[in-house]
Amino acid sequence: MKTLEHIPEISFEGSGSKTPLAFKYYDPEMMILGKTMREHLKFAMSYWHTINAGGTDMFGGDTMDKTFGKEGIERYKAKADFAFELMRKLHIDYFCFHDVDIAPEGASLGESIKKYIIMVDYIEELMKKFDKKCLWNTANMFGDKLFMAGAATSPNADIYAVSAAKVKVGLDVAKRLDAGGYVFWGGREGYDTLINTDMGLELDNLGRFLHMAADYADKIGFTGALYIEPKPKEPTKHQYDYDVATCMNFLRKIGLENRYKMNIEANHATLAGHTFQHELRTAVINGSFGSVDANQGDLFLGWDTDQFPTNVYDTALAMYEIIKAGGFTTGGLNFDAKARRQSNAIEDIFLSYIAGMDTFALGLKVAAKIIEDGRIDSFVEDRYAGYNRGIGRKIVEGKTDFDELYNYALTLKEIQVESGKQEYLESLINNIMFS
Ligand code: XUL
Ligand code: CO
Repeated sequence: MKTLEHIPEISFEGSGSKTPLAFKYYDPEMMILGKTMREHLKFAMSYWHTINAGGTDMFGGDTMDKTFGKEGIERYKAKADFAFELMRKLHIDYFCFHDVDIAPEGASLGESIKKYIIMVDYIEELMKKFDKKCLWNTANMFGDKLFMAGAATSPNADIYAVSAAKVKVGLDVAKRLDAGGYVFWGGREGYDTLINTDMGLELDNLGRFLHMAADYADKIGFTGALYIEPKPKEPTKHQYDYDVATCMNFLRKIGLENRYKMNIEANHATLAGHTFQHELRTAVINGSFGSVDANQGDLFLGWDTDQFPTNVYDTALAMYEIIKAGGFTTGGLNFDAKARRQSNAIEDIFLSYIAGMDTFALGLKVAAKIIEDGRIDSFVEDRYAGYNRGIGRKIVEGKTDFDELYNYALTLKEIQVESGKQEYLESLINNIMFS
């Protein structure tokens, strides 16, 4: 993989277009519910999958060459040039990266940081030149053997210190690049067996780590969001940040529920046995909705396949949640997704982003139509209308108790048990989607 000169700038051609390298639904300037598609969707390129992943799997090596025929820092500069040109051609405004994605590692932590900063300098220039923004950055604390038993939950205090150093540098970089946020995905923060694990100490240490990170962010004046990215398993058998509810419980225990928000990944939701919509709703009702890692899994496979989203039903319900939550502020839609091992041409990177962007554009349009149509929202409103009056109102306002409810219940003669109308509502969504 060397150049993308043969790839044209991708433009919107409309749903009738048969041009593979064109958007059919993503029209950046189209207005939907008072905002442009570009403002609603805030697409981001994931550096690790797009610029580094070579299609390797457990049974075979790379099927794509992303070395650019260069070594060392020159290779990473070529990768960065490629990344920004790709974002320009795809009209993607944001990108996300781990420290090790953008720079080669050195022989020591100090050397790695030096190389990292050289590349941050380089990328900062490209951001200005191409007018691109960093949605979030993070530190990879799962790839190196050092982190095999975790980072902030490592049984080894020296490794805990190395992890803190990496996050400190990451937050400095977030501040410098004016990133929208900084992500904590607990790569190996979990366990494979409890027989060798002091779970209580590991979690307390993780709590201390998240406190120190927040304190450091405040100290340097980083105003972006701090996000936790839930995931139930893989690489460890049990990850501590299992799902949104687990993360919120932990954050409340350590008193940081107002400081950290959620970066919700679709494939992680399904691995946890939840729908993507469930995880979004759980974050919204807990005041912790932040950002999204947009992808999809394969429900027949038990691992994180990180596929580009192509399921419109899922993106429609996701955008419905996001719009109703007031839309993104610091966050956006990061394609934590990669082209399949067999999709190994440069063109496939573009085709997969086009598929993902068009799928979210369609999802946005359907979600806006569901909201404008109003029948779903008013059905839900009516279903709970009993809480706006009489005893229901007293329950909601906290103005009743078990004695009163007992006496009230005994006066009831005929209780109306209303239908939930699931099938009607599902076909209504189909009707809205396809009309
Ligand atoms: C891993 C994953 C990560 C995070 C960033 O499953 O989703 O790529 O998004 O570390
Ligand atoms: Co992710």
